[in-house]
Amino acid sequence: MRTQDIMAKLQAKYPLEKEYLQAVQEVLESIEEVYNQHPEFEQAKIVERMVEPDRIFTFRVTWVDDRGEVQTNLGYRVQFNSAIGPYKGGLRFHRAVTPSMLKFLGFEQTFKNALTTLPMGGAKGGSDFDPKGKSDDEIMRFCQAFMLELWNCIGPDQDIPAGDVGVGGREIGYLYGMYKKLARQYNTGVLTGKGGTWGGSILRPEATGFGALYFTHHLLEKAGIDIKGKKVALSGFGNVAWGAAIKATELGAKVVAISGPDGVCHIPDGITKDMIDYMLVMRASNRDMVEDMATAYPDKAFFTAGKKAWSIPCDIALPCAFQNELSEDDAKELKANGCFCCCEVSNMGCQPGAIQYFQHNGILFAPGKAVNAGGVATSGLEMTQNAEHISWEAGEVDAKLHSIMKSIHEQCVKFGTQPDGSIDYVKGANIAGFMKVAQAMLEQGTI
Ligand code: 2IT
Repeated sequence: MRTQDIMAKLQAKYPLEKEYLQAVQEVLESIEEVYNQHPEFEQAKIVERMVEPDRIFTFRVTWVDDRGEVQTNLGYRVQFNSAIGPYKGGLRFHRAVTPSMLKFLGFEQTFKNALTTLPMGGAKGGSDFDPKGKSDDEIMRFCQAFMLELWNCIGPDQDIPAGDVGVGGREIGYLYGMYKKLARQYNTGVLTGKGGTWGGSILRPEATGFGALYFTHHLLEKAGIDIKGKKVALSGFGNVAWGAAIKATELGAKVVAISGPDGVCHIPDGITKDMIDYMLVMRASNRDMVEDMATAYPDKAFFTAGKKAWSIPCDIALPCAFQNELSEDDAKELKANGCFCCCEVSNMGCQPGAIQYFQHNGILFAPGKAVNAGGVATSGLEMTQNAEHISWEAGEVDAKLHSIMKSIHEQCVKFGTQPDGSIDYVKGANIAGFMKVAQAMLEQGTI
């Protein structure tokens, strides 16, 4: 297989699907060499099959806003790959959601889930619904209308959605309420990220951020660096950034920046526990403005409009918001300000030019599918608890999450160590995830 040939075909077929093409290109480039050592993969056309989702559901979601006006959005579920387990992946509610975005996310999810060591296939879904400025009632009505279409396509052994950007515990609650009413079954295992009193795993809200910091810790340790006292810049202030801020602080690092679509808050003395709690208030307000932190803590947080987190000097950069949020110019600014490590917590948070710049300029870099896999891994742990009708204590979940992140780091080292001894975490994560899915597809025949 030649990456160029496959990409040329996909570009001709899906010329407008930029994010999807970007995600596929990155994986194919990483795996090409290993793939070509396996003629059985080539014969079974594994790559050609793997880059296409198994199926995509598209549906209209109609709901009524607070003024009584009828609103129509589009909803999707991309069931990407079920070679190693039932479809699993989040739902994203964001005005910019397109099939291309969900295809890239579902593709990434397939390899990420393979890295977790748990039996989960890849999927993603969502809607172009924009939660910004919506009331709680509007969010509920939208979630109910969305589930009215989706419920038939999902199930605990079939496809298990969860949260993503714009979908947190509140939305999962509304979605589950409607699912239960339609299915007439208390199938808790059909969604993950549920509330703690009705089947949700303890630590699932924190898991993506906690897992990312466990991974970062192992990566730094391998490079002989102590995370204690290091300055961390985070982008975003949602669920993922919140969990990352808690664990980074707990490990002795200092979170000096958080950001939003409106700009960045510089926090020179490091974020405090109160401020971390306030991130949840900001998320629940649906205002989508990080400036609110500076308004609430005027002596501690200083807001600059229109700037990114990467403009604040730091040692470690953790993109926690959205794809392509860190450009090559941002990477250069980070380096000029002394940053030596970037662990991608958002899915495909760094543009290809930024990754290349990091890799060629001695900055440690690890990709989202490895760094952020703790979220979906803990979803997998939630599914296990649901299937057993039990719930584990925090210590048990945390220990399992930590050991999964350690194993993901080890897989990256195993498949990503280069002849000169350096570790290419992008290659490592892609090859490790790919080999597992490819082998399973091969063994299950031509389907
Ligand atoms: O990108 C992700 O891994 C998630 N949004 C979490 C998916 C999940 O099923 O928990």
